[in-house]
Amino acid sequence: EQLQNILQQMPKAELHIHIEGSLEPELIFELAQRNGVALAYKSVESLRNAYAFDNLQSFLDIYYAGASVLLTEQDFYDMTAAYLRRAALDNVRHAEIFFDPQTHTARGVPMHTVVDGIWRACQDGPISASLIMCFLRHLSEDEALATLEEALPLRGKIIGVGLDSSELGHPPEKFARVFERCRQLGLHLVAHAGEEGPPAYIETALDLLNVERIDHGVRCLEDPVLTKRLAREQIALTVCPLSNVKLRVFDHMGQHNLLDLLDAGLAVTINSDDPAYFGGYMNANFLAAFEALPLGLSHAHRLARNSFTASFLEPEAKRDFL
Ligand code: ES4
Ligand code: ZN
Repeated sequence: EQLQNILQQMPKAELHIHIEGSLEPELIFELAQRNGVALAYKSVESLRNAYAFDNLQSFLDIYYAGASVLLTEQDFYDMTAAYLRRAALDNVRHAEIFFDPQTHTARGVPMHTVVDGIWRACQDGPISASLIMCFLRHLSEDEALATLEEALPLRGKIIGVGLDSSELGHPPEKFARVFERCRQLGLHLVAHAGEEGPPAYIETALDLLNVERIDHGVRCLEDPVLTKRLAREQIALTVCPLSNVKLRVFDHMGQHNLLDLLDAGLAVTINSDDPAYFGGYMNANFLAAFEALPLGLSHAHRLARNSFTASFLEPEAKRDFL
């Protein structure tokens, strides 16, 4: 129908996409073969069948195993080029792409191999794209600081830093020093918070890390004072509907609080998170949410507009999209 066409055709920005989470099982097998890497699954189907998750950690275990096939600059290029082609089909016009360097440097892949491969695909890609380097929060702050040092020669290819991986037990304040260093370097700052973790993690991400956006943030509604602050300051939340259902943050899409977040006046955006693992890219996320919830045309326009407003595009580039 009409609303579906509008959702598909309206220009959007994607602000929450882990590039390693865009690796489709077919490409995982192709890269494993190309690189002589052994996989624990004997076919594309058996790997895809393993994509049933109880929580964030059960997903992360499979996600890090999938990323183990990435060895060369060409591998990172091919993965990123495939994502950008797919995003363009959904009328994503700009993407701010997360990558997890520690997942690769821990296996002996050099930092420049990772960044140059992803970055070169962005230069060649069909849409505008920039890179956000994420620190793994289950590792130490000293390891994050060492990762930042390694990335300094590549500073010009990175617009910001983020914080991802296992949230519970790893509060934002664990990374206060490294985020302060990044702020001094003029990097944009974001962090995953309030996905599985409590609203207090959203608050400390804002006050102790000085982040500009919150990734997920859906648990903010448990704290009315925090909700009012997020609305007043128009802190963007990069919400990922299919991810939230697959990782059991909500039991099904009809239970998702997306409409409540919008009704609270929050700067909500829709994103795909790890599209190869969670059952769909940008438009699948819009369609699933709009099918399950009483959302209409005005919500669609607001979500698309928010995605550009909350982006780290330069003001002139932003104006062209708005
Ligand atoms: C992630 Cl959904 C999610 N949450 C935290 N860390 C992640 N890394 C990749 N996807
Ligand atoms: Zn994420």
